[in-house]
Amino acid sequence: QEYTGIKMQVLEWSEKISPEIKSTLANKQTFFVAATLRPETMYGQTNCYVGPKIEYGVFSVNDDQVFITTERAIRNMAFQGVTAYEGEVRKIATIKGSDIVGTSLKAPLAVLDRIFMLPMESVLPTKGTGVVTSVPSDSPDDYANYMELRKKAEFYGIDPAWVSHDIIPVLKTPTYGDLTAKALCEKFKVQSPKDAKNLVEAKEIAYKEGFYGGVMVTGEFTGQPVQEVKNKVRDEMIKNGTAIAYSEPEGMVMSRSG
Ligand code: ZZB
Repeated sequence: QEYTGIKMQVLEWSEKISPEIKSTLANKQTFFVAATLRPETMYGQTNCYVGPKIEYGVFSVNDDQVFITTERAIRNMAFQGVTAYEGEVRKIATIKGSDIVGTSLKAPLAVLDRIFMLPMESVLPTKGTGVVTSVPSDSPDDYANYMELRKKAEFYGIDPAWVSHDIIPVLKTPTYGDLTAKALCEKFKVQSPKDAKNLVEAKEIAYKEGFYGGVMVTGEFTGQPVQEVKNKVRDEMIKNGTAIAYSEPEGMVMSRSG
């Protein structure tokens, strides 16, 4: 699986992160790296997800930059020329997903200038980087979880301000309009993020519709078909240093659809 690793820069840490870690990272550029198959949707990021029970590593990747991913992901990256230390993992600290929630980020290409880390139970530690950037306009999982967090902010220990953004249209599809994930969650009667079976179906259609029928409605490629834009956005981000190429060895890929 060939992912684009989106570099989401930490602006301000949540209160739960220790002062020691904060001071260690004070002079570094620190990025959560989110693995995506949909780089063209990055305009519509409203937040980023971590698994609350997942352990993340804080890793030095060169003189100035620090990445936060699962240990498994950084190990793969160390063999893919992403880090300056070939084959070597340099860990600074370990942090728990639940402690990351509330951290603010600068997400490349996003229309919003600041987004927040939020919890999502369905994030798999065995796939991608364990960090999932959220585009509720086009990802049914992201949409269902965003709505759940909005409904039950207090239960999830979240400041309602972190889930107060409108969903941002990124592309339009002939059948589902410019909020494809919302339309599909409604069509398949997805009630919550736990509705795994319906979400798998919704996701499959969202991928196909978005890729084959999607036309951009936001950003510099507005009016162009997703099929032509996808790699342009990816290449541009990699070139300007806001993303990295990350591939997952076959056999390690695990998805909820099996
Ligand atoms: C942004 C985005 C926008 C995504 C979209 C999808 C969609 P897949 O489809 O199962 O092969 N993802 C990445 N890592 C994880 C993880 N560890 N646990 C759970 N979800 C993860 O997986 C690829 C997509 O699943 C990735 O692309 C990421 O969400 C999420 F509009 O990034 B995506 C119709 C989907 N639309």
